[in-house]
Amino acid sequence: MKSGFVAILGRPNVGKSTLLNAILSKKVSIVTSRAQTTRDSIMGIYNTKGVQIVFIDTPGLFEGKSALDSTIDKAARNASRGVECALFLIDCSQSNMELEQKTIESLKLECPLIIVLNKIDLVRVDKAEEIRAFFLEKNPNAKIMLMSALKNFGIKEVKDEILTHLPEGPQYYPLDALTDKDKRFEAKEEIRREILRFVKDEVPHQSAVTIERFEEKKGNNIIEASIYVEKESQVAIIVGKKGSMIKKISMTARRELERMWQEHVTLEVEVKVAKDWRNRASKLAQFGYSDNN
Ligand SMILES: Nc1nc2c(ncn2[C@@H]2O[C@H](COP(=O)(O)OP(=O)(O)OP(=O)(O)O)[C@@H](O)[C@H]2O)c(=O)[nH]1
Ligand SMILES: [Mg+2]
Repeated sequence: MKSGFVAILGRPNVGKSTLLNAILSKKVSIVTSRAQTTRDSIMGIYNTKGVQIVFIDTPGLFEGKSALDSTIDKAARNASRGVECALFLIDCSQSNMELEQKTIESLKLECPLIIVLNKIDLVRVDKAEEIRAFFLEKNPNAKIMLMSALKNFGIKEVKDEILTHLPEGPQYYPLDALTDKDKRFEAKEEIRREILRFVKDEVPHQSAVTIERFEEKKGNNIIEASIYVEKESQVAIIVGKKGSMIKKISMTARRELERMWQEHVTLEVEVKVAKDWRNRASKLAQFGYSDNN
């Protein structure tokens, strides 16, 4: 069979996780309209006749100030090592082409590169062609492709291009495996997604979620989770007036988990403070964002 690993790289909010979910026809990685949604490298396993592609969705590459930011950025860069080929996604509707090009160069990729101009549903054809010409000139060895992960345009062509780079190889994962992550991870990510959707400003980026208890009992999933914020003042924001915000977050997350798993979920969420956690190694490790992640 043909098989191998493919990294999905790019700056924040360009549509990496949307692409992974579209390829798998399943929500494996959370998507929101906000930058820095993904914080972990997430594997998504695509199987088709005689082919297994293990995609690695990565956090958006960016130069943040906190220890969390650099840990996450390092993890994303690490995902580009040892893969058969790398996709570098660009949001054509936003792109600062020089910055994108600098980011590509900073990766020092040793594998074939496919530059994917995503969100082409948002730009005019001549603009897309101008962007294509820019990247073609700077990256003569790369393949440049146009896509809309959201509108399912150009995804098949990207998959076909990946196939040309896959060697003969083993089946790395069972055919029914979809991701390397478990339900505990899905629960944590779902709660993070609701925080990103409902809570304004920077608070979501300064929050972490941990699953304190996860028990499966007769078709019911009993979950106790904590949301950690950096400051006392942020607790009130997450809790909301008379607890309205935390209720909305936990109710929406519970419903979505029930939809995904087709099982009952009981979810309890508490809000706690971990002062300056994004700069403390012990807290990063506790919340699952350590360097060897
Ligand atoms: N119009 C349009 N929107 C898109 C497309 N692909 C993704 N989006 C939207 O872009 C936003 C970000 O998508 P994500 O998939 O979370 O982006 P990401 O690159 O994984 O972001 P990070 O995890 O923050 O690095 C979401 O609102 C998506 O719906 C596209 O092809 N067209
Ligand atoms: Mg993402």
